[in-house]
Amino acid sequence: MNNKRRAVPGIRHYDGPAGGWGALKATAIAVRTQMDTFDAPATLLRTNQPDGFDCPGCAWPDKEHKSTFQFCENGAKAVTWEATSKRVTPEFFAENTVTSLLAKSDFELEGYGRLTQPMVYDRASDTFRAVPWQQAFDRIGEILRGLPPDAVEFYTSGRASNEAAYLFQLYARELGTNNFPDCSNMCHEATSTGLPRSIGIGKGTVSLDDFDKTELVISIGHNPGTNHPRMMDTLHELSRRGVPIIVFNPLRERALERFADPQSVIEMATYGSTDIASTYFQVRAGGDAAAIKGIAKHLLEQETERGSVLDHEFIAGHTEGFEAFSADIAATSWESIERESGLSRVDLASVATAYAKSNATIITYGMGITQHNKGTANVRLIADLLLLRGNIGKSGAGICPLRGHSNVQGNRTVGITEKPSAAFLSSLEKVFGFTPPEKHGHDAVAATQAMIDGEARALLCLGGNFAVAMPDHEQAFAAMRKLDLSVHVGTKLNRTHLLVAKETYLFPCLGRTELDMQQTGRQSITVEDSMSMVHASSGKLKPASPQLLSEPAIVAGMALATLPQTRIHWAELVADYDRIRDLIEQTLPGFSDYNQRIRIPGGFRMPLPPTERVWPTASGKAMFSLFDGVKENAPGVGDNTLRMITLRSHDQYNTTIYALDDRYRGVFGRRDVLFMNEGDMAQLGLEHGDRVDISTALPGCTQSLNDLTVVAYNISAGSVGAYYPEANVLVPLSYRDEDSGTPSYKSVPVRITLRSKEIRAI
Ligand SMILES: Nc1nc2c(c(=O)[nH]1)N[C@H]1C(S)=C(S)[C@@H](COP(=O)(O)OP(=O)(O)OC[C@H]3O[C@@H](n4cnc5c(=O)[nH]c(N)nc54)[C@H](O)[C@@H]3O)O[C@H]1N2
Ligand SMILES: Nc1nc2c(c(=O)[nH]1)N[C@H]1C(S)=C(S)[C@@H](COP(=O)(O)OP(=O)(O)OC[C@H]3O[C@@H](n4cnc5c(=O)[nH]c(N)nc54)[C@H](O)[C@@H]3O)O[C@H]1N2
Ligand SMILES: [Mo]
Repeated sequence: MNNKRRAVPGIRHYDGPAGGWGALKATAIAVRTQMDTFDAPATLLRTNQPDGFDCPGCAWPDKEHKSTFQFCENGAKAVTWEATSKRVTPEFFAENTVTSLLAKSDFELEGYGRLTQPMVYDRASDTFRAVPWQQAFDRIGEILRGLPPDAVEFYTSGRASNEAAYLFQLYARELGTNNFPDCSNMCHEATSTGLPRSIGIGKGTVSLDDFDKTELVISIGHNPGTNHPRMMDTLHELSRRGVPIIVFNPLRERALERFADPQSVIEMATYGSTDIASTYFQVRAGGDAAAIKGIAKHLLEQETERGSVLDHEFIAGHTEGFEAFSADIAATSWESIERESGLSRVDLASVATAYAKSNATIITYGMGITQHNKGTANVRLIADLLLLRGNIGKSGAGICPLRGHSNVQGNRTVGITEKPSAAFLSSLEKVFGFTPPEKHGHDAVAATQAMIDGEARALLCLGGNFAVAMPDHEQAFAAMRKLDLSVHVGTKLNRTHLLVAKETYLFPCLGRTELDMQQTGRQSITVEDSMSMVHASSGKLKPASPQLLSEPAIVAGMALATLPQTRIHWAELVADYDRIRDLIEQTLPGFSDYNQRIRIPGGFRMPLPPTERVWPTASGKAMFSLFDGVKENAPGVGDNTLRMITLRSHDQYNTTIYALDDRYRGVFGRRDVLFMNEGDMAQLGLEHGDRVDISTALPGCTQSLNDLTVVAYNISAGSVGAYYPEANVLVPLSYRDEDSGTPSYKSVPVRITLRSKEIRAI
């Protein structure tokens, strides 16, 4: 970065590697500000241990889940944030009206600490007041019985355990609806939609062992230093072994450039670090499809010239659609590929050459691929590239979507879906004796639209911060307030809880770190990680309050009060979670001997037929896809528009803001910034530190976000970056991937206007 640039408060260039001593220091601060320092070390040491709890941070797996403690800064933040000694009590609520709390930042709201008692909103005093659990359940049951089932939305955030999520879907389906908006709809839905079409299953195919054997990793659109920090160990090791790691990302993310492993005595002692990416390509936001088509084009050209580039035996024996795919690639011009990707033909050819040389390649990807209006098509192009050289169902190779929440994949597996399969519905009917609804329900966008239109009357949230995570706050917030009923099961207060409906309940639940005692004793829950490993997790900490209930107990309490004729023995299921797992085993494939197998350290892997080169697609083959053109749909954006990427900071877990720094990007104590490319700034007459307003440059859109400070940044031309969730106001609800419904959070056309040349003081 340019040293002569004027000083801007809170913006300092960060030169160090990711990880290292900075990570240890940040962990110490997290412990000091949240926890009783005496308890913290023991708690952190139990994370991801065989008899401990699964880290609520991310879904990256652990080697056999029985390794020694793996240090992870952001895992430590997630744990200390939940195990905090701060409490939100009924007295706190009595002293703070909902209107006054709404004026607080998201950071402040969650920062007040753990919820301690069930609460109900009291309109007369504009406060929440304590309510006994049973009274709350009864009232909720009464309201829900008076509504058509399809007027109720059941939202799940991906932290819920398999057991809680399974009971939640059972409750909804016995009531009579498939309305399951969930966080996955905003996240990897493009994977869940695209991969089944390509390889027959909506999950990744690699395991950690494959990383031990791989010869090349291509990392597209994810930021592991912040979001999957335990993956950095794997990348660090690969880099040290000399395995090339090719990165596609519009931003220079420090952890993908250089990383100091806090477990490495030598790197820590010498302030050393390891280069991670062997090559870093700053693709334009939304330019990945063009880039991948370019790589494929060079491969196909090489095949014509010298042969032996493609795996013909694999293509012939295992795939369909190759001819049409290669014809489309041949018809795609280099000129359009270069223009849309922002990368040169020479660069893309070099990736193709590395790919052609590797006998086993893994492609990892995240939100930079899925959160686009052609997200599903993007995912399928990645699969196409792998299919060309037989890189699925081969040791050391495969596709690796980096999942979000620690159990988002498990939630899906156990039935949280608005489009249930006929087989699942018929086994529910057989086992429980009620007829579940067949009609497809709402995903997150459809649920929000139904709330806006007044068709949805009630929203039950199993965790999360639904309205804040969704696009278009203006509409989503207003829609929350129009409901007859909202119920939130959560650990901490957030803005969605405060967007009160006619009646609103706040239910505090046990977190993953806490001891879950039921009638038959201490309970474990289970989760499925990004690599389809299912394992048990059991908390040990004393619950934040004696009034907390577990998620399964809260769901069962509501179900019993709602469904007087219920066929399900809810109380027995809550008494012993083994019984819930028995039902999961009876109604879903892949869970045989569930209770036995989770008692083995490390758990078990869900079936992944593509790893055996069995393709559960309609044709029985892996399917090549056709990506229409080289770019996303960007209707009528006009001149001078840029593509906005919404980003997570390093001190953030989705809508949870741990602190106001984003150390690796050089931002401290603030979040009101816009990362810009210097060429774009010059073109618009902007300087580092200028204050600007941003508006959505799509037809019919009037949203704007005012007063951000421009930060000159190493980001690809044509792309700008702003923080999520603040920038969600700029994302229209309708601007999404038509195939999967995933909002296009990473490519919003925006226009930027100068507000003032003065430098903002903080
Ligand atoms: N500490 C922490 N851990 C988390 C989370 C968290 O918020 N904090 N969130 C969890 C969840 S729910 C999820 S889904 C995952 C998210 O993990 P990621 O998938 O890493 O998600 P993002 O932080 O949104 O980052 C996306 C990356 O993609 C890049 N990018 C943006 N647009 C494009 C594009 O068009 N092309 C390419 N190639 N790259 C692009 C951005 O520069 C950024 O580096 O992490 C999980 N883990
Ligand atoms: N602009 C933009 N928007 C995005 C994204 C983006 O990249 N850009 N990313 C999207 C993605 S990938 C996702 S996954 C969604 C996230 O959307 P959500 O999953 O809805 O949001 P979170 O911020 O993870 O939810 C935080 C809340 O979860 C509750 N919580 C924490 N732990 C527990 C627990 O153990 N049990 C229960 N019941 N509650 C708990 C707390 O009350 C906390 O306030 O946001 C999406 N929105
Ligand atoms: Mo996510």
